[in-house]
Amino acid sequence: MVFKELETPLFLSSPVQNYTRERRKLHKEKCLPSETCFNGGECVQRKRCDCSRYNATGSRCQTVHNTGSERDSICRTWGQYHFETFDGLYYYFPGKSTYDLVRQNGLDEQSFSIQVHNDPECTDSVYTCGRAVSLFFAGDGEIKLQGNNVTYKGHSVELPHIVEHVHIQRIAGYTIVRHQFAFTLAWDGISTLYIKMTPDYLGKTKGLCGNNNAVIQDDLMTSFGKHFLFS
Ligand SMILES: [Ca+2]
Repeated sequence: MVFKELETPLFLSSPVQNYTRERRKLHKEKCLPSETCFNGGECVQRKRCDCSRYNATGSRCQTVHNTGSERDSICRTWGQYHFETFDGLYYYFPGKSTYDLVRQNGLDEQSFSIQVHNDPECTDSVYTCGRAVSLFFAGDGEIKLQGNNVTYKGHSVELPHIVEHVHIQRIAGYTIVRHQFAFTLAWDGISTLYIKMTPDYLGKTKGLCGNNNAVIQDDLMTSFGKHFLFS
């Protein structure tokens, strides 16, 4: 992916503190309430954020590289709009529709996709708005997770439940979906979802969880080869 290059922050470690404070105040007055900066970013000018506090990137500091070794190549999403890819790119995407989190590159008899349904009417807390997850497998019906309910082809199922290569169970308040060959998914029934792929799927996915190729810089590349930066 390509991040917009921010100009050198004006106010970092400046030896002229009074001048710095005045400039900061002047620029703050130009910022609109809607021009929120994320991840500790500070609006210093209309449509421009200083992202240096947490080394964030993007015009609104909406992306952060998480390179912590403990993250274990897990894609996670929470609170409707927060995402972190398999390769460790955190970003904020305020989408109010249905999105592919993971879709397998190419089609074969094992093809699958994992989708998240955000609440199109969400104006309240992102942790109380509705959210659901759908899983689709080639030649089979939809498995849907909503709250603590699980449906298969539109009918509720009791857990644990097995559908072909998929085993669904409840553990410690999470709905766990294990695909024999592809992934393990954990859903908290509210807004948080974790997905870990098997090693066979290294570099073989697309969607909001990224391409899972251990390269953080290309995770927001679209199907058309364009780099996408949320604004
Ligand atoms: Ca990548």
